[in-house]
Amino acid sequence: MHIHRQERIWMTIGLAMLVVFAAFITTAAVVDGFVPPSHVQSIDPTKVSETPPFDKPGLRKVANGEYEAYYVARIFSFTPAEIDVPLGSRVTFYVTSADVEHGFSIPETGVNTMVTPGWVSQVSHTFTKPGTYLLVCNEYCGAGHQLMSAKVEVR
Ligand SMILES: [Cu+2]
Repeated sequence: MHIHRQERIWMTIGLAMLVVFAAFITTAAVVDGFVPPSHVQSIDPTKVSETPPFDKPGLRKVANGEYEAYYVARIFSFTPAEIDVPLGSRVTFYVTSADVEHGFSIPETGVNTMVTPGWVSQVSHTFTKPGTYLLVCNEYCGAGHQLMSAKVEVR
């Protein structure tokens, strides 16, 4: 079978791009530790405010430098609206929605997950830079979507 020279060049370029993209994904997963947010824990979305630990959302210390943060997303706010995290701490965020699909994103940290009613999203981050981090909803959830935010204070 004869393959035209230009066709061979474009096949090589296409194959090289696949190899480069696979290398980026592998590097992000292995070196940077990016993983898809877990969607393994379920919750009744109509009973979020009665279901522990989401009946009392907030930050819990689990060990030195280890925290768990439980968040409830609902139109158009996050509860808690603000948490204080000691510098250098690793925080695992557990987020659920009491109504519609929301987003949960802290720009420049890699914290970014969808929040689907009926499920608990989980994502972790170690805060190594002090400052006020803005936590935003990045899934359009209704007329007040742009107002939906919270703060993570790291000091
Ligand atoms: Cu939204």
